[in-house]
Amino acid sequence: MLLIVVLILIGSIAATVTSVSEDSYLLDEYTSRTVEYEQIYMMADLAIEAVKEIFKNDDPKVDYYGEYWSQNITVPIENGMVTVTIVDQERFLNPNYLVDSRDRINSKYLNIFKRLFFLLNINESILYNIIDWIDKNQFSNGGVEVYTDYPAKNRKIDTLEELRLINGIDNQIFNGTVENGEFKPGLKSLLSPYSNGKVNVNTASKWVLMSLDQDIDSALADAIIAYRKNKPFKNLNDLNLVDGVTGDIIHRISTVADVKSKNFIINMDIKIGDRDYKLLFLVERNGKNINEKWRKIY
Ligand SMILES: [Ca+2]
Ligand SMILES: [Ca+2]
Repeated sequence: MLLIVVLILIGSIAATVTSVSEDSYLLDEYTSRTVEYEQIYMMADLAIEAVKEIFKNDDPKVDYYGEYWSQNITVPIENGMVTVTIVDQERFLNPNYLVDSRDRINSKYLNIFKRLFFLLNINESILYNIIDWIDKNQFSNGGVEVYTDYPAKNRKIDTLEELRLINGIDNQIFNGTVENGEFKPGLKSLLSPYSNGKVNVNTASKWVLMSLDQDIDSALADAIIAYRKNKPFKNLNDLNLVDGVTGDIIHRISTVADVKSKNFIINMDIKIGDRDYKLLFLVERNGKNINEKWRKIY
């Protein structure tokens, strides 16, 4: 309930924003926007406090849909609306893990991404372009290392949008597409550079689950998702309870999967009058504590 209280507070700040911008006909657009930004930063501080409270009451050993943090909250405010969404990043695959700390290809992740690209009908050569973009060395591992308009990064990616700079990643691959009447999601809804590399089987999408192991086919991924809807997995061995999941599968995915999440993006959409603001936070959970890694305002 604390979140509601905080959101009402946020609402009262937003109301101030509205009255400031309505009364300040002498201020030009720039000044009123600056005032709004200040107010929005105040909302951001309140929102982070609310998020900390939510996670104080959450069991960090298991995370699944239906827990308080996973529910979108929309609060009407005077002349607008605030919507808060929290997305765990361990539901996604992290492309940075394709390259290990010794700058070599991580074969486990390579196989996971090969399966993902096969499922999405993306040419495997693009996978090697991603590897060469990320790895520190400047010799090709089968992909493109040399770009004409800008240098390859040769470091881990910081934002998903960066993927668009990599050779071969076009709009369709990034945003998704419809093929033969079937929707194929884009990389932007399957990957995250903020995940700790251990996919949460309680929150991962069907595509990500299928990528985890050669023996998780479409039917088995559906069975996993159907099972967790009623009963979240408390540990990886619980996957045994799903018809078709073998001990071998659990053993193979044990180093790349888990039942909990560590990193969360908090998304706040703030609508005031005809203006839209977006606040993004990345937070990392350590036990009962939440550490803010960064925030961005759009
Ligand atoms: Ca939890
Ligand atoms: Ca490289």
